[in-house]
Amino acid sequence: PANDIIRVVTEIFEGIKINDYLDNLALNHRDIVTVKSIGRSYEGRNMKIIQISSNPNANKPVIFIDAGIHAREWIAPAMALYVINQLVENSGNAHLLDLVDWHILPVLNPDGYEYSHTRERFWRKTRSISAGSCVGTDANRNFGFHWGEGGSSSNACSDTYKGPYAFSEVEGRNVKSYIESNKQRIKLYLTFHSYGNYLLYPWGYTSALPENHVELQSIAEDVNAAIVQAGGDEYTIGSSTNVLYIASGGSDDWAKGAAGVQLAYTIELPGGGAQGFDPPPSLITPIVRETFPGIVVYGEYIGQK
Ligand code: ING
Ligand code: ZN
Repeated sequence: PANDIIRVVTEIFEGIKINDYLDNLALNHRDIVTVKSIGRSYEGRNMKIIQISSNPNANKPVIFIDAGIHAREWIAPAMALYVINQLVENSGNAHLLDLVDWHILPVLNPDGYEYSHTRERFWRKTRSISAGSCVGTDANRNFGFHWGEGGSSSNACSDTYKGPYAFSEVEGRNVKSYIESNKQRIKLYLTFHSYGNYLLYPWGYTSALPENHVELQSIAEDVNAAIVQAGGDEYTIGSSTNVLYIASGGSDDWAKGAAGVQLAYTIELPGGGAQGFDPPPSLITPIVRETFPGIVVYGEYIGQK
């Protein structure tokens, strides 16, 4: 319902307690919602994941979605919360739960997210303290597949600092453990970022294409078509290295290359505001509304596969 949409996305911008929203959904929709913690962040915040499922069974495919790996990309957690809101609270989407279970982690980097709300709006990294004077690691250069290769920095003060070693960041380790323990069922990995309207698939560490690139490209074209149909702007589609830039240690490369999730995408949501990372509240609702039909396409594809 329209009021829910506006409530969810605007409350985020007023510093909604996102974990409270998830817990309330679990209380009010016991039949389809389970909320779990996948561990704690560096500063001790609980990393809650929501599992949305009607008729759970051990063989159902799972779509895993995370958002907020980069602190300043606020539209990403907003999008994840909107997907959660639509799957749980809009009965018109019930068919999306019949054949697929959805596991959604709306804030992968809660320490950075909080810091970007209270201290430094355009903070990107985690808040871990390593040797030297600079704080934080780029959690999307810290995953352990071709870690430390092209497009990641050894300088702890850089925004793309790869960290002292692969999976030095506890937030990434928590995601790794969760995906590894569910990897037989996870058929699609999506990670929300901003900005720029890109549907990116692996690899980020090399310009070589994965063996299933034709399938990855064609699904993304259908996703883009659904978003454009809903009034959204066109997305650029391709492998990260080829259409954006080389970057090693990304979560999608790890999900595909190490965990074996064959379908993995980084979704760069639309930009807005002065810096691109800061669309005003008036833009959030249209962005999440226009993008959701693309997520529906993913759900239907995995359900029918
Ligand atoms: N962009 C992503 C980044 O981490 C990316 C793009 C993702 C590149 C995955 C390679 C692999 O730089 C943003 N906006 O963070
Ligand atoms: Zn990002």
